[in-house]
This record gives sequence, C-alpha cells and structure tokens, in this order.
Amino acid sequence: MKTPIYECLIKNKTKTKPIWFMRQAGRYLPEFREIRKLNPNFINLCLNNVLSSEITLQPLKRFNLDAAIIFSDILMVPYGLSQKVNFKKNFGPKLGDINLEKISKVNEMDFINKLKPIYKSIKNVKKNSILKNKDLIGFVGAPWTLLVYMINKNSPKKKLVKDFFKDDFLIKKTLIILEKFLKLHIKQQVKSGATIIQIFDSWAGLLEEKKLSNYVYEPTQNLVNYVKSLNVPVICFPRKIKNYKNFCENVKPDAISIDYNVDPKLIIKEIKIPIQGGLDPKILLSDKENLKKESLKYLNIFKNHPYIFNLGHGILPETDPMMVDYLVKLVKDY
Ligand code: 1CP
Repeated sequence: MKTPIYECLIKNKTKTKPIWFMRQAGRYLPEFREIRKLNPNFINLCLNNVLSSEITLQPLKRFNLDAAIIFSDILMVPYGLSQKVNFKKNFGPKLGDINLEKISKVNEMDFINKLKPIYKSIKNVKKNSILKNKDLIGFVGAPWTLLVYMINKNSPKKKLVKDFFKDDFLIKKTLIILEKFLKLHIKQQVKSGATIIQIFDSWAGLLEEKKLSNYVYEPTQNLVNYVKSLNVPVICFPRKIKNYKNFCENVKPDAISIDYNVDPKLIIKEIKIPIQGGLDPKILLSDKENLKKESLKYLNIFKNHPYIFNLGHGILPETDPMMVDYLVKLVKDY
C-alpha cells in the first residue's frame, strides 16, 4: 500500500497534498504538557518507550495527518556519544564540554543500547492501526547542526561562539564520528519501522556561503546517499540558507523542506524536486481568515507541483490546537 507522502515523494504525484507538522507533538498540546509535567527530565522522557510512543500518537488522534514523527530529539545522538545533555526549562538545551577522546571511544553496540528505547518506541508506534496508510518519520540532526550544539554547548540563537572554527582537528574528527553514528542511528530507525527520514539542519543558515560545501553539502550528501541505499525517501531541511537550488543540486535529497523566508513563487521556478513546508508558524497564532488566506497561497502556488504541506519551522508552543485542526481540514478539503 502506497501512502500519500510516498506518492508525492517517489511518484511525484501532485493531486493530493499530504500534510504533517514539524513539532506536531509538543507543548501546544495539553495532553503533552500533562505528561511533561510529570517527567521533568526530557532525556528520560525520550528514553521512555511507552510514553514516547503515546506522545508520538497524540497529534494523530486529534488530526487527520499523513505521518507521525517519532518523539525524540536530534540531541539524543550527542547523548549517545556520551556528551552531557540537559534541557533547562525556558532556556533550551545545555551540553557539557566536548571530550574528543571520550567520544572517539564509544562503540557501536553501546551507542545502540543507549538509544534502544527510541527504536522500541518506533516498533510500538508502527503496530498501531492509526498509522494505516500513513508514514512514520524517523529523523536525525544534520552533522553541521549537531556540531554546532556540541561545540557551542547551548543554542547558538543568532551566532556561533567567537572561536568556533579555532580547533580544526576537533571539528574534522567530530564530523567523522558523527557521520558514522548518524548512519547507525538512521539504520536502526529504518530497521524498526521508520518509512521516511528527515534531516534537520536548523543552523545551516549561520554559515557563510563559502563554508557550506565543507560543512553542509558534503556531510549531508553522505547521509542522503546512505538513506537512499536503504530504499527510504529522505527530506532535507537546511533552514535559512540563501540558495536552496544549490543545496538541492549538491545534496540531491528526495524532497526539500523550505523555511518561511523562502518566496514560494521563486522557489517553484528553481526547484524541480518535491517541496515541503514554508508557512510561517506565527500565522497559526493569528485568526482563521488569515490562516486560510496564507495557506491557500502555498496550496495554489504548488497546485501542480509535488508538495507536502508543512510549516517553515516547528509549531510554536502558544499555538491553539483548534487552529491546527482548522488548517488540517482546510488542506484535506482543498
Ligand atoms: O517540553 C519541552 O520543553 C521540550 C520541548 C522539545 C520537544 C517537544 C524539545 C527540546 N525537543 C522536542 C521534540 C523534538 N525535537 C522533535 C519531536 C517530534 C516532533 O516534531 O513532534 C523533533 C523532530 C525535534 C528536533 C529538534 N530538536 C531540532 C530540529 C528542528 C528545529 O526545531 O529546528 C532541534 C534544533 C532540536 C533541539 C531542541 N530540542 C528542544 C529544543 C527546545 C530545541 C531547540 C533549542 C534551540 O533553540 O536551539
């Protein structure tokens, strides 16, 4: 049975517009907040396969989405590599010092064992009948974005620490280690039942143009080729880069997820592969009339292009679930 996203990604069909959301599970849902309140340690929550399966399915119980995305985090990989990772309330992630000697010694079995609950959760979710004719999305952070967190130690928000590129040896070694373990993490997710892989490069936009090739294109292309070798479609989200066309020509993903700074009218002329996303998540904080107008803009522009409806970044915690419901129905009725 071919899912709507498969038809779009692999067959390049344009008739139906499948829909899912980045951060579709999370703080905007009261049922998530309830579980979160009782589980203040975010890493432990990601490693609780019963709760993480339940959280993964929460948005699908409310909305007619075409995919579930496994509830986990891109920073589970640095955690698996034995770097300290904490999530502080209203602050975001806080990592410990990167220790090259330590991360070089991590072996594959230990890494898999540490992250095993994530794979178990994928298997649990996969069995649920709610996923009939829907996809289950696995994901990783792109090597560049993970490197940023591992060296910066907290969210870079707008810029990198001053000496970010100082230790070339550390950067090169870390990228090699990341490539190996990201492949392993992808393989385990696919083996457990993930039917699509999305690669999140949330901080690609921090790099100047001339650094993209070494830090974004090349390491991401290696992962894209690997996912393709497993016969699974791969979507890339190189957030806030200036030239999505160059990215696609170099990295060759099956689909490209665009951020809300991208002009959909221009991108459709430049890019031939399936496109995902774009709508500014802040539009969901306005009113239904405006949400309808803005969403129809994307739907109309991409009418004859394979397009997966999504946002230009994750759903904001202050979003009203009723607005999400309205949007899903609007896209489904289009
Ligand atoms: O309750 C809380 O405070 C936790 C909030 C939260 C959630 C719900 C975090 C902390 N991570 C997640 C889950 C998550 N993260 C998912 C689950 C599936 C879903 O989408 O429903 C996914 C795919 C991610 C991916 C992720 N984590 C990214 C890439 C996408 C993006 O948003 O750019 C990034 C950058 C992270 C790091 C991270 N984890 C959490 C936060 C708040 C952040 C971002 C911090 C920052 O601003 O740098």
